[in-house]
Amino acid sequence: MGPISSKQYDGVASKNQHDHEEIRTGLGADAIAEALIDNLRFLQAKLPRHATRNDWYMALAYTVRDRMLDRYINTVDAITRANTAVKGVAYLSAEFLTGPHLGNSLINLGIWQAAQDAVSKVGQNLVDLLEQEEEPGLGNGGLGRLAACYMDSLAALNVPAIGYGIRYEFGIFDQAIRDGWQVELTDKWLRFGNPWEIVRSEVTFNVQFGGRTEHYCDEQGRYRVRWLPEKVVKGVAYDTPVPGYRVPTTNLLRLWKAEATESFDFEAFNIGDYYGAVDEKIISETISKVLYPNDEPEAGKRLRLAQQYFFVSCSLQDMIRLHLTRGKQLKEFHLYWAAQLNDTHPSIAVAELMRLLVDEHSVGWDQAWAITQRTCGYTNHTLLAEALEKWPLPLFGKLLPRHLEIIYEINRRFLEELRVRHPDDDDLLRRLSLIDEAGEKYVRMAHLASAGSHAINGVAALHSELLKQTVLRDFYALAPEKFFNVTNGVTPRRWIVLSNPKLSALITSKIGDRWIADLEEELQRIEPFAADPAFQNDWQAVKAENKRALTGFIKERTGVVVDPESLFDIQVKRLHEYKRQHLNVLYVITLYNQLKRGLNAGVTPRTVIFGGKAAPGYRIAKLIIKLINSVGTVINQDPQVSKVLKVVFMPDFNVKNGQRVYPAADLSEQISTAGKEASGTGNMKFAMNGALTIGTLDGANIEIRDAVGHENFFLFGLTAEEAAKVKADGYNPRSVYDANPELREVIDLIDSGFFSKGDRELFRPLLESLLNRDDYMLLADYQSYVDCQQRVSEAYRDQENWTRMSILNSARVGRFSSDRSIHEYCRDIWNVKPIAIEGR
Ligand code: NBG
Repeated sequence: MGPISSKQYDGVASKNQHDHEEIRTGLGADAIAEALIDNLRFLQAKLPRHATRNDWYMALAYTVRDRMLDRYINTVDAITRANTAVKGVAYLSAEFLTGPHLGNSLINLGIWQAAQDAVSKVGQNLVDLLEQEEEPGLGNGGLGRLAACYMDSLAALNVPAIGYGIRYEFGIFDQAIRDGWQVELTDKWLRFGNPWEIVRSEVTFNVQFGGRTEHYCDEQGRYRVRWLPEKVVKGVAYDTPVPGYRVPTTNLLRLWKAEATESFDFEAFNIGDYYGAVDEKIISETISKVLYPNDEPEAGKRLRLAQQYFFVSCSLQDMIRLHLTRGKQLKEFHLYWAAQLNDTHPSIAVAELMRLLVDEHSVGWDQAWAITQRTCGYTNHTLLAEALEKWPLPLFGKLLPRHLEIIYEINRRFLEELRVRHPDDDDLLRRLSLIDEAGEKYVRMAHLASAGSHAINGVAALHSELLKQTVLRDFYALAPEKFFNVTNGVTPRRWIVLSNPKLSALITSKIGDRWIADLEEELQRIEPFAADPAFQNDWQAVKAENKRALTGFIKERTGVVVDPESLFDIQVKRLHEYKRQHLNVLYVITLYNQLKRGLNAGVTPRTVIFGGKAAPGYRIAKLIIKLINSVGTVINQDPQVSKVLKVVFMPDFNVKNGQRVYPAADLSEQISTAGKEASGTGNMKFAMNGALTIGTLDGANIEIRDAVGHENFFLFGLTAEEAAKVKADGYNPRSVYDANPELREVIDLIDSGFFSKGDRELFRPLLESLLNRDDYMLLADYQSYVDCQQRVSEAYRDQENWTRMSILNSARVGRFSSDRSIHEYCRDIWNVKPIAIEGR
């Protein structure tokens, strides 16, 4: 054969090119099946007949990732080619609780069916492959999951965004239950590799720690500061694509991993301390080693501040790099970037952006401050005093000496301005100061975030009001125009379409599928079917199937056999005294006592299901888990009651398990002390899936109740205002106990050792806290809760009416889609617009 002519060669190349593209980007079942084999061969190095299920999962994951990377490239291309200024969102968050990627990506790309067909072509089953995925648990609970829902909605709404955070090697611990107690196991989520990310070894930034500063004058005679750090750590970018639902936009989740800098290794090598250099490497890497569980007392503080500064510094340096690469000037930074601080965890961003602008890029202080304020927005997620971050001054100054100086300077100017406006109010100045000087001195991170942001928001209407009245009252008085409310939302893609495919199909059969992208407008169109007997039947059948599936899962994970026909009464969320899982337990024991007294004629059978992790150092929360399990053991083994009452603690509540739980619930427990739960988001997931809520007037419960109709919601308990008043008037839990025989019987039964094999000491700390302090006012709300549960039981017996209420709950909670929340952030806080991208 002669030499290949260039023409022939081009022909071959372009044919190959075509196949190649099809394999990487094709959305049909054939292309996907081919890609599976291809990826199995070239990324897993396996022949189909030797491949394990995990190999097939990996091959599918890479296949899906290819398609997302292709879209990501188009998104970036559209942004860089746009001839108008494109402003992007940087969502700064120490947590992103994404949950498993595979199912969600298939839905958003619109290739579920094609993938299912492709997978069967190669002799596998999609459900099994979905099960293979180990979820990245890079968050504690609501706050981290919210960040993930917001990333989904940003992409769905074609808003360019980067989620910036930390690539923890160990995420939130896995929970096991042994002898009724929580046991923590390390979360080795990277064990088999992570096919969803790509490492950007060239996108790295140095982050400095410790040392001291030097003040000098530059050639132009300007006052300058140089930071001489003691230590430098390198952040490396790991990118995970975030595809929008059925739109071309694909954004990025960019998480930073800490590594030792090369220069450091090199120096140590030069002085002959090879092992010392390796030690340094290990110390550097600890920064992104592990996620801190929240609600922990003191411990480990320094590393946590180091984590926060580490990811914030990498992120801001990256934003500045992108800005400059696009040929823009720093004075316009805020026109191209909106940085949202997800709670105070990233609030060091205010000082770091100032440092980067002033020290590194020679921007004048006033201009830098204007840019910083216009760029940053701050979302507060809690009013609990113990969760408001403050750093002891000595620790802060030692780790971040330059930032402490900057904070002092911000504070000096801030207080000076205040003094002009309020010359005689030293107390006001003390209250507003970024430094708490009452006793031991602290840096107040919420104050830093508030001063350095142009917008401050709470996460539900009540929470935003209380924020203005309590923790940020003085800031509100100072600048009321900075304050907003953006009620939280959750993405219907994961929390309805993926979690509850049967309900989705039923809804779509009636109103088409536009609800998935426009929940607020479209979902209400199922309301006219709420009283339609055929639709009610179908609705009930879906719920029954979901309950059967959960029944199987509970059996598998706990060994307990529950009755799928009983009322599924579910409380899943982090364990915390303010969330009052133990109030639920008090009711369960009340019901048990009633049943033992023979009051079970016409009783509504119930399965009470709990799930949630307690912070490893939170003793009372762990004791509540033990109590739930101990009560469960007694009740579930009592033949007299266990036919109509079961209590289950589902171990290891996480995103994946949440997806099994929400669709199977009849009753959603949202029973926090009014004024304590900033918003809640599980409440929204339950309601969307047709659960009715029993709840207090707290967080977003209030707005959910208004949306679904007061008659379709089980309300009990004191309001936030009433609770505050009862406290102020001298709340005495013991007198409530004395006056209520049914409550007394419950408490006394626990106290007698009945649930603890005669051990009267075990639950004493819990009972003592309830009887002597009862900070979260369980006893005050007890009777109201018990009465309300009675109404629930009665209502459940009328299945037709219950089903109607269930449908109305789903139909009317469309506004709790995170698409609505993101739309509000874009409009009110970020001033960001969607982009147009040509493409698939
Ligand atoms: C939590 C609140 C929840 C709220 C989520 C998301 C923190 C600090 N706050 O009520 O407790 O739903 O944030 O906003 O985790």
